[in-house]
Amino acid sequence: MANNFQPKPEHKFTFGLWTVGSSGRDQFATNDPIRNSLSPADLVRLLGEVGAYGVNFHDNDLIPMDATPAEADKIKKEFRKALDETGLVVPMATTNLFSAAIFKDGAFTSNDPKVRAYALQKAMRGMDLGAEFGAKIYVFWGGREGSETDVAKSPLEGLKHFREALNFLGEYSNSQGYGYKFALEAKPNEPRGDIYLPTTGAMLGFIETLDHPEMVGVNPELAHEHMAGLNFMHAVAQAWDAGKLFHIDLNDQNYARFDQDWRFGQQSWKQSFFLVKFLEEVGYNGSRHFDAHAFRTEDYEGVKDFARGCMRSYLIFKEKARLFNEDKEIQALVAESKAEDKSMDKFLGKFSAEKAAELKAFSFDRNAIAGRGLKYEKLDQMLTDLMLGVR
Ligand code: DIG
Ligand code: MN
Ligand code: MN
Repeated sequence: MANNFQPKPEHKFTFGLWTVGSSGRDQFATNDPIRNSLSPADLVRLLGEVGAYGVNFHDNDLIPMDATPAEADKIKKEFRKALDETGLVVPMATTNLFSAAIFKDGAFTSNDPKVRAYALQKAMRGMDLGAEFGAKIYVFWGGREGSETDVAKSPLEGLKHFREALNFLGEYSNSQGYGYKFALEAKPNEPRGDIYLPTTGAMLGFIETLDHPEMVGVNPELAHEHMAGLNFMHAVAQAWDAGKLFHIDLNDQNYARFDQDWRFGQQSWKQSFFLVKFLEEVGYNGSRHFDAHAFRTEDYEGVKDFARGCMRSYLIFKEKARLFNEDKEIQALVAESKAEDKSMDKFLGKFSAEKAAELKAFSFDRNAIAGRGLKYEKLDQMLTDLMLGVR
């Protein structure tokens, strides 16, 4: 069956309003946007045109900070109309706790209790807005939660304040009956010199210190783990193993760069292939959210190319993973490298005193074991051939 890599609702591809709505402005061109801004309703229609399943938003992507109640109602009505027209859903919402100057030294972890209280208020209102449109995942990215110098800000205080905020907001969600699952998103730095809880692994440890860890998971982002020099699929696998992969931000990135938020599949083919292969093999059923922006060089036709490219690349990697798993020669080599060896079953698995005693007395031929070739070179080249279309 010819696979034309067309997105379908079952693929659960989503984009944030801030992604396809990015003006192309970057930190070096603060007053010179490349693309005029589109309304949330028009962005929903753009996403409907390219075949997305859903749209996510920060509170202020939808409702500007200083909108009057009448303006807010008008925007929400038009947004709702566009959702109805296109059939798009809103799986995730989040709060912008990083753009406004008041957050210059953090939101939940600010040294100023007024800022911490204001951030709680803003987050509650953001949760209200997300619930209004049916969001069930609430993301927390602490873009300003960190420091440039630790001279007057304690990471211990930061963790305590962040924990207090999440405990408070978890109780708020329960009190409102919103049924949110919180997804914590890690990033090592930018816009702060260092951001607290810099990696998905750090977030997983932190979640266990919360009052309601069962309602809190992670939202790993490819670019952010790459900024930390880490293997994204390994981070995602640990989150999955812990039952905490509540959401995922897909994009792309060169290693050792600032957060480039490039189109998914643009740069890191192999890492993206292994990531998609993992998600599909374990049966991840959440959104495939593309937290990325089109190049600054693009007009809105280019933005549509960007959005189509994110989804097309995902589907190509998914097809390549199917071919890899169905390739008899490859699978024979994979099985060989795993060296199914039932003779060790009596030693492995759960502890018993007998097992320990027998194992301690067992003698291994270390040289023979060490001398076995694992054929990873041949296997990896077969993957390269497959990815480059010569297999
Ligand atoms: C940046 O990677 C962050 C913000 O865009 C947003 O809060 C979160 C949700 O995707 N990702
Ligand atoms: Mn990012
Ligand atoms: Mn993100």
